[in-house]
Amino acid sequence: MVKNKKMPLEEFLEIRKTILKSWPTGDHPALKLEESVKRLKLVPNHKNFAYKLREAKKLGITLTQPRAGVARLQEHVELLQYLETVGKADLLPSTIDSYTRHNRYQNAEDGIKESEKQGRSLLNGFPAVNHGVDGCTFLYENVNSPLQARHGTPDARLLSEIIHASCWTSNEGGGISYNIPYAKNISLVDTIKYWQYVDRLVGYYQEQGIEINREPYGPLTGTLVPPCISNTVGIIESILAAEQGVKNITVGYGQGGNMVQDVAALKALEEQTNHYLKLFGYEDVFVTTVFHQWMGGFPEDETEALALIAYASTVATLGGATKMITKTAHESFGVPTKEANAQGLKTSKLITQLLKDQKMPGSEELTFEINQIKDEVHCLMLAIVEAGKGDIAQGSVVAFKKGLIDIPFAPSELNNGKILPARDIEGKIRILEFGNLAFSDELKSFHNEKLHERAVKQNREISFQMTVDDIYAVSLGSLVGVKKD
Ligand code: 8ZB
Repeated sequence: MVKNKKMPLEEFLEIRKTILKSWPTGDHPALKLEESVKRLKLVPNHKNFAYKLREAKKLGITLTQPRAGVARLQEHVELLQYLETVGKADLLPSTIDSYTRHNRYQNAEDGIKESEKQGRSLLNGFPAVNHGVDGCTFLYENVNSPLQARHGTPDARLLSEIIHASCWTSNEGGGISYNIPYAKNISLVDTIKYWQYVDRLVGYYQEQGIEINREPYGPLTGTLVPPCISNTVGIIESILAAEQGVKNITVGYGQGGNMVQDVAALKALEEQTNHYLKLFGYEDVFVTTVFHQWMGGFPEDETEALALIAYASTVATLGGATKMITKTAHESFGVPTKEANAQGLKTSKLITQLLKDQKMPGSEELTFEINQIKDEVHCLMLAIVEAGKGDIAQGSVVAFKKGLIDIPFAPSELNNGKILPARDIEGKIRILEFGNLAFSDELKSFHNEKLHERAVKQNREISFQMTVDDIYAVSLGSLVGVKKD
């Protein structure tokens, strides 16, 4: 059983003792809360993630942020310095390696040693726990922009302790979004509790007057995710975070591909996050949005990849996202070089600058899609609240079990995995198979109609083949999949 209830300080401090003992770097004088509070209070505004987001929101601009992480500290510092000087990144990440994400710190340690021997990174990210508060603080001191951990960790308690104590002022993830799309069989009750701890830590700092940003992971599986699904998860994780005392939240959305639907999804996400936070009694949470450039398969051709990146940047800016996570022309090959990473950033930044004074004009179509997404999210939220008899933490666990909410293509066995998305003829993501999704009949008929329209225009049947064709379409150069003869 898990409840959406603020963790009492004594309970938090008790668990904390065990967490800090789980790896030697957790035993560091800088991890005494009085000490970390002192250091965090000295973080200047321009290096505070939460502050920089507030400023960007005020100015109505879209900030750029890459993904980046390598095994060795010195190389990682140089990489981030390069991305902020040459790539002009506004916000910095540290993408955490897979061993750390699975709490396999000994493997990460071996990976660092081997990387040192070979003189290149053998890990797919920065092993922040192994580098500890000393390494993570060294990084913080050697860059000029705010730092965030970006990962995919079901149990990120020690990682979160170390990064925040090192003055990194943002953390990505959540009990649902870092479980269902990432793990095969880890209890949702457990991961919600782990992330309540992570949020409680941020809540603790907030009580000391230190604002730290939290970002639920928006794109989920990154593959044809209907906006209502990712928006609902983002809203739930925002409520769970707010209960633990988090006051600065960035909700995320991964580019779907149809410009109007994407802008509608961003608007609906921001408005409904604010709406539900207030409805559940959290009055003073500052909400911003992040747009993720295309998370599906990329074209192999680097010029085509850059075109897709520029398109994504256009939608993010016209849609008014506060920040955007950038991709690179190396996307279809693997971890990018620093040059390719900076190139993606610069491509994106130029677009945000060119378009900064323009917004997507209102239209009937835009209003319709915003309302459509809101109705769908409302339906799902209602089902979750009912499933939990008023408690959304418990409701989420039950709703996933019953398939009332269902994430397409997720590896988790806790997910029903019955829902199938497909694009309509304009490329908007709709739902072809609902499984047990808590949709009203009216909502279902709308999706059916839209897919019927496509079937007629493309002279094909509504079937799983549509979904398959759509998964590959963008990397092959079109948005809506076409029937192969
Ligand atoms: C779920 C996120 C996947 C994206 C990128 C992948 C992909 C992963 C790193 C990285 C730069 C890294 N990614 N690890 N990008 N440096 N260490 O995250 O390429 O786009």
